[in-house]
Amino acid sequence: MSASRRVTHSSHWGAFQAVVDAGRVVATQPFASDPDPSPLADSLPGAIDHPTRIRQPMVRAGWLEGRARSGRGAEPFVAVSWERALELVADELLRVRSEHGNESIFGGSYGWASAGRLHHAPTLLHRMLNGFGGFTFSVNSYSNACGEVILPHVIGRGQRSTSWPSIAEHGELVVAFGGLALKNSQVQSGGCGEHTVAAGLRAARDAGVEFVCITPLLDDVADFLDAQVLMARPNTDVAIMLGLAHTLVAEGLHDRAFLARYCSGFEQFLPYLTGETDGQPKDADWAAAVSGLDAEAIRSLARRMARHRTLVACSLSTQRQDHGEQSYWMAIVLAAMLGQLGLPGGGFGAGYAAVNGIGNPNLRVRAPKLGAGRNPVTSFIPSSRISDLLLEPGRTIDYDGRRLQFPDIRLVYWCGGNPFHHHQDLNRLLRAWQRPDAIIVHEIWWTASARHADIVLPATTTLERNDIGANVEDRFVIAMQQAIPPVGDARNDYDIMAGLAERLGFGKEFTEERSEMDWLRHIYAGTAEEAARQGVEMPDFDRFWADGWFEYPHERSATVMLQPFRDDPEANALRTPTGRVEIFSEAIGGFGYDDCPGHPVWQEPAEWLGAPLAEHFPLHLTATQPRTRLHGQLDCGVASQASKVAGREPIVIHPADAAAREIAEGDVVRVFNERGACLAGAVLSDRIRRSVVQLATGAWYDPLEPGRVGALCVHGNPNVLTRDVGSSKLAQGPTAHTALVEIERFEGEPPAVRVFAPPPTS
Ligand SMILES: Nc1nc2c(c(=O)[nH]1)N[C@H]1C(S)=C(S)[C@@H](COP(=O)(O)OP(=O)(O)OC[C@H]3O[C@@H](n4cnc5c(=O)[nH]c(N)nc54)[C@H](O)[C@@H]3O)O[C@H]1N2
Ligand SMILES: Nc1nc2c(c(=O)[nH]1)N[C@H]1C(S)=C(S)[C@@H](COP(=O)(O)OP(=O)(O)OC[C@H]3O[C@@H](n4cnc5c(=O)[nH]c(N)nc54)[C@H](O)[C@@H]3O)O[C@H]1N2
Ligand SMILES: [Mo]
Repeated sequence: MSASRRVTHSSHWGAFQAVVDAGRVVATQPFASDPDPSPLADSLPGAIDHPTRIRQPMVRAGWLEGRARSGRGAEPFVAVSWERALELVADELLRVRSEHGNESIFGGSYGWASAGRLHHAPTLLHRMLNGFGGFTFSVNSYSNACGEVILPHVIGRGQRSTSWPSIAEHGELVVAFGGLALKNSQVQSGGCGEHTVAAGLRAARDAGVEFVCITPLLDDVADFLDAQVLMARPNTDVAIMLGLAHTLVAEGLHDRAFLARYCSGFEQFLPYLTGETDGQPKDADWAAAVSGLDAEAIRSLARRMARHRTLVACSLSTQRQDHGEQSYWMAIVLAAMLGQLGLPGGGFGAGYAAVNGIGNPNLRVRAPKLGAGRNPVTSFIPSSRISDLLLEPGRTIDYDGRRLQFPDIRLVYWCGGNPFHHHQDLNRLLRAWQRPDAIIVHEIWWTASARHADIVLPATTTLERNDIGANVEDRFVIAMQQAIPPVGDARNDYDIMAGLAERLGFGKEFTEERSEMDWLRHIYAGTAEEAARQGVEMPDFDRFWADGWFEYPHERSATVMLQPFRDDPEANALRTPTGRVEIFSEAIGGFGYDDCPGHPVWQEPAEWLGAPLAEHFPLHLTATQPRTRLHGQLDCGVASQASKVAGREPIVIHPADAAAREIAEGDVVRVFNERGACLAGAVLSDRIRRSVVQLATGAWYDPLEPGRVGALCVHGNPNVLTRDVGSSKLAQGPTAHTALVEIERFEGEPPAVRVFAPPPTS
């Protein structure tokens, strides 16, 4: 009998201990300091040696034979040696660079990869491609693209959210657009040592803070909050906020002094609000008709907000939609009209509960990543414009006051992300994917992106290497200790990139002649320096590594967003053109965008329950983040697998909507619109608004006829249904939460889910 051993490790869903027995990870145990560990860690042991692990370098048969572009996703793979695989990649990089230039290499490689600072896959790719002369890159996230672009215009860059203790101590009312879904706060990019959101919310509630949540899903609201839930039509938050704002003005409840002193442009916004400019007062009756809420509920909420210390919170989902720029902008205007920006426990906040970090009362110590180097190529896309880029070389698009021209991409290199998970309208992506000469992917598992690549290089999981886990929002630095040797022939991305750099003639520049442990010491030293600047002494590296973690103290006093500005708006002017909160933005107004004018507005989303299209597709699809996994990661793990219904991804349907379609609990249903169709397993629940269905993201895309555009996904990936159009000319953000669908019972024997077995090889 072998003795089991434990190592400390971390992941995007938290730190944990891995129990290792005879070279296998047999279990995980919660990190001792975590008050609320995530069950997602339980999925790791089974996933590590799951049959879908990629164990050898693989090349698609048609590409290996004659570099054929056709056949992606459909043809078998051929196993090759590492030597051969690296030679193929290096040769193709050299060919594309000499024939088309560095600009024709797309290395944006958006994705969450794993938590460690050293083995951060996209950064490693960027470092390698920069050494090679650069690449076309991508900016902004799928998470918060509209927020990342609009907030700097309105309140300036880098505003930190008000922390939980401030909300508990001073807050009285939290109005949360998009709810406060604890399912989402399991996750923190870069990992975390303690999950604090449930405790933060509980403390606020215990202190008497009241909650109002606007969301189509009751499960977005913890029972202990005793919240009032307003189940509005999806994508109508801005109309509701306008209705609230109008009520404030109509009843003389808005704070004129605050607006005059701290904001610019209220006078341009007001005539729009009252309807003077377009004949439509944005009053509570109008907002009620748009949102499906009761007008009196909107009016009384506005009065309540004016009476109390109120935080206007937006989930990230409120901006991952058509005209997504407007929700944060209008929420800030509303908080400004209440006169509460910069007050403890009040004002505006984005992303509470969307990830674990927001609101944490922590000292902020930044852990350096491995540097990516400098990219001499200047062409880029907003990350979610990937299909546009591949389909339309030469096209120009607007983006935040600039004109971007798409280069002609010949080689796509993805490392640490899964576009066939994260992108919208997968059938369109599949068409776009046929255009490049070569697609190279590093993956751990046979995800859809790996299955649609030409060259697939097998990467290790985080448990097969040493790393450091840290996030500026978290109080812990975690020693991520290697638990097991690499599975099969898998290699660390670092070693793969170093091997390529070596072949391409800049090996030493890439590695700086450091080993893995040298790099970790280097990263740790940078972290310790930063901590020292903030008055915290960290032990030496060996001590840290032996202990397994280091814990920072709590922040010294609660953070309040915009408080310094409120205290002294001249000395602490905002980093906006006027130095104030921009209710009207001359800059944005000056861009002349029809879909994003100079102040917040309600514009009808392309698809919503009030659209004519709802006659044909009468259900609003909310493709939320999954409770049982991280995006597509761990879909093969126990937590995700246990949630499947009839082997498919569960879709939540209101019993009345189900009855109208003769759908019963557990039925396999077909979900469809003009873009595509998938199967899913019916879950009937009255905890969802009528005419809304929830199908979480992340079920591995499993087309009935692999490689065929329009094939039915038999497993339930909602991105065959979502729309691939940017939010507006301003942010060009993804609009995944804007989609209408119809569902029907699937008759006959449903086709088997095959995606949890490896693809064919020859
Ligand atoms: N419909 C819809 N779509 C959405 C969203 C939505 O709300 N609705 N949300 C969007 C959002 S907010 C996001 S952030 C994206 C997320 O999209 P992604 O970040 O692309 O999703 P992940 O599944 O986390 O993909 C990471 C991939 O990296 C791989 N990986 C992990 N560690 C390593 C490593 O060390 N090396 C290598 N080479 N690979 C590794 C994993 O196996 C996984 O396949 O999805 C977006 N898509
Ligand atoms: N377990 C788990 N947690 C995660 C992730 C994961 O994959 N798994 N992903 C992480 C990532 S990358 C991100 S960016 C965050 C995302 O955080 P969010 O964007 O906040 O997450 P979502 O689940 O997309 O949406 C939250 C809720 O908003 C509601 N909603 C949808 N559309 C609308 C709308 O138009 N109006 C209103 N008022 N409500 C709406 C839905 O009911 C949904 O449950 O989550 C993070 N947390
Ligand atoms: Mo995200």
